[in-house]
Amino acid sequence: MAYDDTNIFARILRGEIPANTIYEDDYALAFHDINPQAPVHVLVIPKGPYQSMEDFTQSAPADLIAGFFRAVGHVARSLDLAKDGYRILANHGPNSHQEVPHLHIHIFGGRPLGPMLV
Ligand code: D5M
Repeated sequence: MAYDDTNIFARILRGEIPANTIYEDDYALAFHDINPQAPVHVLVIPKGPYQSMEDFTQSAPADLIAGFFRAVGHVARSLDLAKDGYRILANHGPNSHQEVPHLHIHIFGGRPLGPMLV
């Protein structure tokens, strides 16, 4: 499916609507989730028109893929969650209930998260 550049994260990347940004570089933007599911709930998105991991890992240039995942690691470290642990998750498509059609990695932490529910 074609990338929909009217999605809310595309609009955040274009600066059309605000986000509670905690990190930005040439490859990625990280901001607090508007509806947090844990004491720490941050989203990291790549700077480019990618709907999900499906197309990102097939069509993004290698420097963007590397820079994006480096940014995810940097953001997780900056949140100081490593000692107690945290969870990283990305949804793709209807079975996962992906709501926003722009690739985003969730970082959850700050409390025991329980087992993965699938
Ligand atoms: O998760 C989409 C996530 O995006 C969900 O946790 C809410 C969050 N969201 C939606 N709009 C915003 C804005 N404007 N700022 C911050 N966070 C937002 P999914 O994996 O697609 O189900």
